[in-house]
Amino acid sequence: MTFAATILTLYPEMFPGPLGHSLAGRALREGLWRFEAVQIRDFAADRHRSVDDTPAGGGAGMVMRADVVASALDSVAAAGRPVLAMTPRGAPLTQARVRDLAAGPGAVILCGRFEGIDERLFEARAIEPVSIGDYVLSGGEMAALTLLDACIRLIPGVMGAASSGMDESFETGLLEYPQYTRPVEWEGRTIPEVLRSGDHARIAAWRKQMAETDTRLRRPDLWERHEGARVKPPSGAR
Ligand code: 6GU
Repeated sequence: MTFAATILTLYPEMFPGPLGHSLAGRALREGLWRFEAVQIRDFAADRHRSVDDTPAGGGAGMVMRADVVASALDSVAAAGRPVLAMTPRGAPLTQARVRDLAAGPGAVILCGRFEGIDERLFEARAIEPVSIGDYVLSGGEMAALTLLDACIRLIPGVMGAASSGMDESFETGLLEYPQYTRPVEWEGRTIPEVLRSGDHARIAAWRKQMAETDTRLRRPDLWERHEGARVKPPSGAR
C-alpha cells in the first residue's frame, strides 16, 4: 500500500520540494508514497481567476474564498483519507496524530495563504485544521511539507530500525538522550565514560537519566505531562 498525499495549494511547484531529496526522495522514487499537487486557482470561476477577496469587517490582507476552495476540494477523490487544513488556528500536530496518519491511506492537505480561508468552508466540509506550532508562517505549504516529512519517515519500509523505535522523542513523552560519536576526544571534551564502558545496563540507566533531566530543564511542559501521567492522583482528589 502506498501513502497518497493530495495537496491543494496556490503554489503546486513547492511540492515535493525538499521531500524529493534524502530519505523521503528515495521513498518517493520507490513508490512508498506519492503526491499530487492541485492548483486551487484552476477552480476559480471568474474571468480574473480570483481565489481571494478582502476580509469582511475590514482589516489587512486577503481571505481565500470558500466557493473556490470548496470546488477544488470537491474535485478530489478523498477515498477514505482525512482532509487536513494547514492553519495556525488548527490543533497542534502531535506525534500520535502523525503515527495514525502514516498508518492510513494518506491525506488530502489544504494549504491556506493570505489571512486565512473563509470560515464557512470549515462548517460546510469535514476538515481537520492542523497547526505545526505557535508561530506564523506565510502559508500552509511549509507546514504541509513538515507534516508529510513526519509521516513519510514512519511509512513501513522507508526507514530501517531507527524509526520503528518506541524510544523516540514524543513516543516516550520525553526528549531523546544526547548522542556522541568519534573522535573520543574533541576540543578537549571526551565522550562520557559510561558510553564507552560496554555495560548495557549502565548505559540504559544513564540515557534514561539524561532524557529525564533534559526534558525537565528544556521542556517543563512535556515533563509536567510525563510526571502527571506517571504519578496518578488518588481518585476523588481535589
Ligand atoms: Cl499549519 N500554517 C501557517 N500559515 N502558519 C503556521 C502553521 C500552519 N502552523 C504554525 N504556523
